[in-house]
Amino acid sequence: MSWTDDVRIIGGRTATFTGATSQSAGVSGLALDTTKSFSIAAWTRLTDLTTTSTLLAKDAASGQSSPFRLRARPLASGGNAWCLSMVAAATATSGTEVCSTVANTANQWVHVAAGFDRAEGRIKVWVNGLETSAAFTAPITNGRGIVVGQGVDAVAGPGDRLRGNVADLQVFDRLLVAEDFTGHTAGATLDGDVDVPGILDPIEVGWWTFSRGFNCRDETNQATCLASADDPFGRQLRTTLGTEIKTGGHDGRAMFLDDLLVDGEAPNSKPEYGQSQRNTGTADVPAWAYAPVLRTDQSFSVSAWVNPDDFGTGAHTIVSQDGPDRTPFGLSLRPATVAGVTADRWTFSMVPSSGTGGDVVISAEPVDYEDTAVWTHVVGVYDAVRKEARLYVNGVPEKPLTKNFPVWQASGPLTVGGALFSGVRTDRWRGGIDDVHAYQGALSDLQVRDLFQSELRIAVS
Ligand SMILES: [Ca+2]
Ligand SMILES: [Ca+2]
Repeated sequence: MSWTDDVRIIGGRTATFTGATSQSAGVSGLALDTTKSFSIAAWTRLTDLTTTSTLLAKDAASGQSSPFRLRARPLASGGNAWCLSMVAAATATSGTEVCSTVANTANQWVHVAAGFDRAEGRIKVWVNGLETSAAFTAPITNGRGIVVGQGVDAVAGPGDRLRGNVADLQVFDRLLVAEDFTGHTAGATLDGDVDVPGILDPIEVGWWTFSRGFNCRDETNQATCLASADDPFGRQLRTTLGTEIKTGGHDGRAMFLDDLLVDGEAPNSKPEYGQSQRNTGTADVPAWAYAPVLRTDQSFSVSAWVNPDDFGTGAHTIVSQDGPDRTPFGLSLRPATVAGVTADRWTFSMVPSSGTGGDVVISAEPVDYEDTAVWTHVVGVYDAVRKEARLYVNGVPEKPLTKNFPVWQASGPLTVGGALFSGVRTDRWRGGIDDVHAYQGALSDLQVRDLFQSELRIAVS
């Protein structure tokens, strides 16, 4: 087993398994009693669907089988799925198995869980929270620990080694329930109820409130041309000449982009935008370098509050992330036609890495020119599991697009206030941008509504 950077989230390390004989990782001191209810869970990404990959198993002595094995394997009916098998005798080479109805896709992160329900006498497997179960009433156990990356067979010995990545491994001495996956939302009423996060919740990887940032008067003075992030990753947005971060906006301070130098003194011939950087030095001697925020080839979400100043002049992008030639997605305001009516509308676009074309989710309602003092909450979601691109305006979902998007990883910085096409900065934003969030994972309809309502409350309080 080795550790790999930036596979699941940018700035994180993930365990990588190659199928090698020496790779398994034991969890010592965790001699789970598998005759009682238990559950196991992890995020995982398979790199090879042609062989059997064991994610987790209980270890077993020579000549005995693992009491349980959670593994992905090619099915006789075609495809590849996650399966839990449990044996009824230590020397048995096969047992009772339940396989998920969700087909696996190579190189895609999914959440996999499995468990034994003693009360009901069932074994269960969940993929992204979707449950499949089968009857099983004769579990065995042993004094061994949990093993990551391989299972043990009474005859064949240790094998079926994992080819892929593992993150956020969890073991429970109880059965998982639906709310473990989805979490629990207290809602808007103040009745003492609290939000409880779920296992499947997206991870916030970037957040800019613009409470800590400066007007960029001189690009050579890096200490002023920036906005610090409010998330735990310690990144910043490096801003270009003329970009202002000042009072006003959705909740006190925001980023403002136009065609003037700071304080409206003179025309600015350069585009105004901000791009993510990470500190490659130390806290005392920082060395800031442009770096991405999102894995754009996995599920992600981006959100912002915006106040546009520029209408009827083409596309204006709020958030994107640079590839070498172009951005793989854009959350934008642009002219688009719905039911024969062409007008400026909110859009979330998914762009292939080369060639022309792409897919755009478009807001049904045009942007209201009369209400230009009003800030609007816009969210774009790429959901790799449901193969959906989704757009939300003020917490309300637009009709999603469903297809196999040709996603790709953009290795450049997150860009706030523009996009890139054919290597050229394009689709400049003019107006205000505030409270930019980036998440690894797909926000649900409910989570977007909660985000909108919670930030709306901040704005009015
Ligand atoms: Ca703000
Ligand atoms: Ca300006």
